[in-house]
Amino acid sequence: MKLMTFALVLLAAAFASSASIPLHEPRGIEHASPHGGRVKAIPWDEAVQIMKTPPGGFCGKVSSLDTNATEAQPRPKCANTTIRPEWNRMADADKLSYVRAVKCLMDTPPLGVWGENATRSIWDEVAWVHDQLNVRIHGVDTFLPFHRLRRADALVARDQLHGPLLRLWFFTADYFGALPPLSKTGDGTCITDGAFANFTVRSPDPNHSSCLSRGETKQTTDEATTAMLDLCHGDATTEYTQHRRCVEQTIHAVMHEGIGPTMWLLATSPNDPVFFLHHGFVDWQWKRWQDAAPGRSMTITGCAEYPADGSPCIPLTRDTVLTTMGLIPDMTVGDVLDTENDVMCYTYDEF
Ligand SMILES: *[C@@H]1O[C@H](CO)[C@@H](O)[C@H](O)[C@H]1NC(C)=O
Ligand SMILES: *[C@@H]1O[C@H](CO)[C@@H](O)[C@H](O)[C@H]1NC(C)=O
Ligand SMILES: *[C@@H]1O[C@H](CO)[C@@H](O)[C@H](O)[C@H]1NC(C)=O
Ligand SMILES: *[C@@H]1O[C@H](CO)[C@@H](O)[C@H](O)[C@H]1NC(C)=O
Ligand SMILES: *[C@@H]1O[C@H](CO)[C@@H](O)[C@H](O)[C@H]1NC(C)=O
Ligand SMILES: [Cu+2]
Repeated sequence: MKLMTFALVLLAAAFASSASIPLHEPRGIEHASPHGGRVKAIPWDEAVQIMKTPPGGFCGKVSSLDTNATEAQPRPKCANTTIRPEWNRMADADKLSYVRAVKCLMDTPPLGVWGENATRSIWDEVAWVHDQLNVRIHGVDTFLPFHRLRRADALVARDQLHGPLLRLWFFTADYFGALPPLSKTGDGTCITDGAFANFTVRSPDPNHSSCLSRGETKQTTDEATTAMLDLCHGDATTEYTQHRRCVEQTIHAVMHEGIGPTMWLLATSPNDPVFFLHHGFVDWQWKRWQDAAPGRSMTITGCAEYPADGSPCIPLTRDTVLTTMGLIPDMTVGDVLDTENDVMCYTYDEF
């Protein structure tokens, strides 16, 4: 009860202060000051509350949700849909080619989107773009469509590889290196084994330019449970916004937060190769939710942006543009909504 009251107070506070704070959600993740954002999960009771809150309850002053979305024409289906596998079921040879493709991105000269000489590689740029987009892609309903783009996957796919997913509670040190516990002083450990041993992070904030580091907080990673997945999956009446908030702020956040410094900072998280496997898992959850009821792969609702002046949010629609600042061509939400359309062409393996 206490926790619940706390959550409601936060909700009220968030709406009351929305005139001064462009960011909007009561307990966001990955926001705060530029480059300082750290991923924070919400407690179970708050997630339950999210799943109970009626549609529209979060966006408060949204004027025109669900704008003609249902009238939009779906894209044609893909003729040759690929299956994205679960990491632990992949053959060693396939795991190895995925790792090689990631290392290749780490060695591929930058496209220049982060300015001249700022980076060594496309890999650095992927992390930089994710950080630059900050509140446009976190704590808003754009979160799931944007991360579905999963830029590194799109780039990896140039090598004909398709992004796998990994439930990080099955973290595996083969290839990815160790997952040591967080030190008593709250520090991570530089990863010196696995395929990415001694990889250094290059961040716009020099304070975050350091080794690829991890440090598990078991108490946090243990919060990710099947019950949590089921809660966010919801029942037939669940709205997209509820699903998105629940997934983003529970399972998604728990693993970022629980795995340690590189993963818990907004500025650096995509530097850890497990980021993309984790987001594969997040995307799988959305896909599963979409498949649970007709129309969910065609329509979208919610908020793309909360203006700083507190005016109604800008709705997320099929036409909302998803940009990667030039890494890959811009796409729209409508392009990525259905993973089995002619643009995305993938589905997930059963597991
Ligand atoms: C929705 O469709 C109606 C009828 O076609 C049109 O008048 C209206 O402008 C559309 N609204 C939006 C937001 O596109
Ligand atoms: C389907 O895609 C796979 C993998 O890209 C390719 O090997 C295969 O030839 C394709 N099949 C058809 C019928 O296009
Ligand atoms: C980038 O590096 C090159 C070669 O060292 C140098 O000539 C150029 O001035 C640098 N550009 C910037 C913007 O620092
Ligand atoms: C990584 O750094 C550690 C400590 O400096 C060193 O012992 C190890 O050989 C390095 N590993 C690789 C693959 O460079
Ligand atoms: C880096 O850390 C120092 C010391 O904590 C701080 O004064 C400085 O503002 C930080 N730099 C950035 C860009 O946040
Ligand atoms: Cu993100």
